[in-house]
Amino acid sequence: MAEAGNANDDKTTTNTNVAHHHHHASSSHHNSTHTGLGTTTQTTTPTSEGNTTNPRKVDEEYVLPISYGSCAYWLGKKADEYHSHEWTVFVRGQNNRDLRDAIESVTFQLHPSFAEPKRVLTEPPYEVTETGWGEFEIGIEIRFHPEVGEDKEKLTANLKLFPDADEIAKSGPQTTKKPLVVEHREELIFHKPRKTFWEKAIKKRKTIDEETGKVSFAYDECEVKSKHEALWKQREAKMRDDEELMKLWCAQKVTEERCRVLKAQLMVLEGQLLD
Ligand code: SLL
Repeated sequence: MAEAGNANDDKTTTNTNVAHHHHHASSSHHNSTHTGLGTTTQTTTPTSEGNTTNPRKVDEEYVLPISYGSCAYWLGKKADEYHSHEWTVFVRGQNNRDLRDAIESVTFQLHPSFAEPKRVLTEPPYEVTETGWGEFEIGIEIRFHPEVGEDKEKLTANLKLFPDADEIAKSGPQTTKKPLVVEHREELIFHKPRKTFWEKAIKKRKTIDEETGKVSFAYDECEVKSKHEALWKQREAKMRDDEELMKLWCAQKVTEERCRVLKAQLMVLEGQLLD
């Protein structure tokens, strides 16, 4: 039987129920021996395996690819001292995968300078949009449905508002239209998922490639789209309209000016003719 490890070539295997693979260098979870909780060790598993109401599928593994991070826009001439940027912190499924099967809630812990810094989302889009002036670390806690059999997963997103010197060198200075995006991709691996969860949500999605033995999980796309992305698309379109209007307006001014000059010249010529 193929292991889920084949589903992602670079995954590390641990002995825990939920493992995760970071594609980001600053991972602190890598190879750690915790379950979804982050602090519970492997020693808790035998007891939970003995859970007769919701036993585990010992020979199975489920891989849930997620993406999380931040996206920040400079507010340009709308910026003030305390609100130079609008930013969004998000958790979503890779390829817009619907995460509702597994996720009960996502909590974002913001800097205490924000009103009600603990933001809990029980529905997608799992995102918080704010305006502010400073960068800080955002705590992310993903809670799973009880039937999943894992408690929670903790991540952090370093909110980034200002491009580094090398980023500026590469793609130019910050503009109001170009967001600064930091995105981490991670695979949450549920070792020995709970039987009910397996039967209800995962079994039907599992496919094994005959030739390679590669295990993958089909998914539903989440129909709920990011609110902030839609908002910024609107704004970008509006900014483009503004620019177009500005160009038209300028062109009109130039034309008017040109008309005035031509009229004046015409009057001079007419005067000369009369002489
Ligand atoms: C810094 N350690 O000193 C960070 C803290 C906090 C940012 C950044 C609040 C905005 C508002 C805000 O942006 N806080 O007051 O609405 O750079």
